[in-house]
Amino acid sequence: MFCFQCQETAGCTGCTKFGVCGKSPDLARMQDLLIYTTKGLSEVTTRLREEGKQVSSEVNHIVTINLFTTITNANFDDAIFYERVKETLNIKEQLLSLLDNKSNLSEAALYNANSNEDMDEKSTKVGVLATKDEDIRSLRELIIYGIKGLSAYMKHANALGYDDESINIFMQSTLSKMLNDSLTVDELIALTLETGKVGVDGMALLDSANTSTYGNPEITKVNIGVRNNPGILVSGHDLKDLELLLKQTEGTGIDVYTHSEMLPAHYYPAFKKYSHFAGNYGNAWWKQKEEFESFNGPILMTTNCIVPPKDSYKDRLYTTGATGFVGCTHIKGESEDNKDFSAIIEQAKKCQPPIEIETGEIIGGFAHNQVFALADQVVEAVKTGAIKKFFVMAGCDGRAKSRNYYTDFAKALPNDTVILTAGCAKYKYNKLNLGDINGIPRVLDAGQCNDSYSLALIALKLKEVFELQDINELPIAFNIAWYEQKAVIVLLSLLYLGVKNIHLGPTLPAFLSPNVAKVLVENFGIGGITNVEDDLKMFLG
Ligand code: FSO
Ligand code: SF4
Repeated sequence: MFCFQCQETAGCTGCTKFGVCGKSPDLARMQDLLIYTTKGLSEVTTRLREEGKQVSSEVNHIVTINLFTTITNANFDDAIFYERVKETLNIKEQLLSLLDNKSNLSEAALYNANSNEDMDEKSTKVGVLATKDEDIRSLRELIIYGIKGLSAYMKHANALGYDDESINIFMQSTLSKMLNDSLTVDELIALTLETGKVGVDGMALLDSANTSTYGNPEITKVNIGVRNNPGILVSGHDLKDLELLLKQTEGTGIDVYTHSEMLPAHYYPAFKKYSHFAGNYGNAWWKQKEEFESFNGPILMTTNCIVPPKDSYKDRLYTTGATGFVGCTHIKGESEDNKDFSAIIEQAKKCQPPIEIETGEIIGGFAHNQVFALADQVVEAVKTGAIKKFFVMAGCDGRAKSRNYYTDFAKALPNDTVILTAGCAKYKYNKLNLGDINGIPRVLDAGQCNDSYSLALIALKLKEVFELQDINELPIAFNIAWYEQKAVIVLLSLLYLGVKNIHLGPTLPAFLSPNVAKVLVENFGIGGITNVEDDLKMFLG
């Protein structure tokens, strides 16, 4: 196997024997094959469109879910990958027969398998290292990881009935270009930036899906203690799943708690009407072995990040959507009509209430609409010098000890600075009680990683208010923690929006070749992190 798509990749170079995340070599090669066949399908859909033929949204959604399923920590169930590859090949064969011009199609577009053995054989030949040139490989993977991140956000928007054909067209045509050996480094760099542009469109689509369906996030205090009833814990990013579960648990005596990236659901007005929506339990994804144990009740994973579960709570772990884990029950379905959580609810009734691991509250809900409502206050604080600088510290948390840097950095920031955050990175400092500046909390949580879009809108709004020409003239520094591929699309989107001098940590992506890293450094001022003291001096300049 060879995988280097996430920040925790072995030795900061690549997982070759077993994934640090728990991905086995067999699972890794089947993920490679799913990406390969999805590229093949995308080449066929792209050519169909060129011939003026329609591609159904069902096909678009197959591409999306395929990509999402291969994101770090989403799906650890080998059987799902065989099924997905078969489904992808079947639909690709059907579409192939509709093409007038079948000349010069790639091997991936023409590949078919008659058996699992065929797939096994092919799967060992189509991984990342099949691209020999280091720089081409680096750019291809950078683009593919960006599109994987985008696919996750599309899937969430789709779940709420929102879609955008132009984004689907871009995703598929770009995937098909990843099979084209004649693309140059310069062309791939241009495509990388275009991916960032479409990333912004994707996050805007999801933002509008979320806010139109559930209202605009508003300042909210979220309880982090527990109640006395049995509970169900919901993790991941899919708000539709949460909504369905809240509806189905109403009046059952079961409380529903959020975990990790589901915390921001509390900020949406639509979920506040559920009296059994109890609070948030635990921290970022990587602490789930201890926290799922002590929760006592069933846990629903709506997306990544899954940590391979301990046997002690495996029978309480459920997956849905793109997630999966061998031995855990998978809840199928998409909507009110066909998604049934009764198995989880029945199990919850027999469980003890959660063990309290923390008490108190955390505050959040500072997405664009709420911050715009506070704009006068914020602008005044900047003008009077009460706020000297904003630090965008969005992104992800992870296991690495080196990530304590972000806690130390947050603690060391002077009192006249404000942290703008989104994603599970916030758990490194959202319980530190860093105080406020004239009533504005020093940690402003916009929401999930996709709500980094809100942070970009806030920056653009400040640029407008202060009548600046360039977003980089604002007193905003970017010190971003990344982990998996959703963070890649966020990064590419920020680059597209013209943000310079983003610092990425705890390490730079292993998939950036020295030459590609050099391009990012020279053109965008991308940098890594060093230590809190030196970085603070550098940022505060
Ligand atoms: Fe975190 Fe996991 Fe949201 Fe990621 S829970 S690490 S970037 O899936 O998506 O922030
Ligand atoms: Fe390794 Fe990350 Fe790939 Fe898992 S997802 S195999 S940890 S690089």
